[in-house]
Amino acid sequence: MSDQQIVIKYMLIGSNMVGKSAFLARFCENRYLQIYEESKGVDFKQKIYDNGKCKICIFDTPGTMNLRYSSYGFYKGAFGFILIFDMSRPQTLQDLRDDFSKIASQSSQYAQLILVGNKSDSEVNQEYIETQREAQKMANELHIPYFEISCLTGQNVDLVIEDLTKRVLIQIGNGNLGSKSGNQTQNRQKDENIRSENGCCCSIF
Ligand SMILES: Nc1nc2c(ncn2[C@@H]2O[C@H](COP(=O)(O)OP(=O)(O)OP(=O)(O)O)[C@@H](O)[C@H]2O)c(=O)[nH]1
Ligand SMILES: [Mg+2]
Repeated sequence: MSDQQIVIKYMLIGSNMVGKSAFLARFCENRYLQIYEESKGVDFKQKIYDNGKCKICIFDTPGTMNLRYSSYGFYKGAFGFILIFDMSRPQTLQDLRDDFSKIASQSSQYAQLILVGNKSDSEVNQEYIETQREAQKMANELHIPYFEISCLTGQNVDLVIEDLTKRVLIQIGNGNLGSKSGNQTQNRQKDENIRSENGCCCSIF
């Protein structure tokens, strides 16, 4: 059975203190990471998923600008990217535009993306509502799903992985991601088809 286990690699991307490490702890260990400790390099945890059919490996990255170089080398091998911002800090949503461009140029064209607003437990004020609206707009522009989560309460955390994994498994099934994936240049026409059928995740702003 373990021979057939599919290993799926995801990366958590976003600014300082948006909750990337908290996501990792919540999804993999079902615990809340209350005390903030700045991530200084790439860390990863894994979880057996879907009754053992998949092993999900999630790479946590530093949000601090001058530490980010440590994560770029992992982009190429990632099957999916979880783009996280803090719903109580609108700038962290805008910061993701740069991350998106970096991902588009460095990752597999078949990698799947998801936009995630964390700390949905925050106070719902005018700024929060405006950030929600902006996030939905950005997700529509990029043709990627948008979820609101709370690592504190656990709300929707599993749904993020469920949605991403569903799309990634389709790409693996098509031979576009994983060990069977072919040369990206040769697959360019396939990519165009994906863009028009499902909406693509990797067009530049
Ligand atoms: N209220 C609230 N706080 C959260 C939530 N998720 C994380 N936090 C808090 O936000 C702070 C930062 O969380 P981290 O997960 O360490 O942030 P990070 O994105 O890994 O930050 P860097 O490692 O610096 O890039 C911590 O104090 C967490 O407890 C949440 O859903 N709600
Ligand atoms: Mg961290």
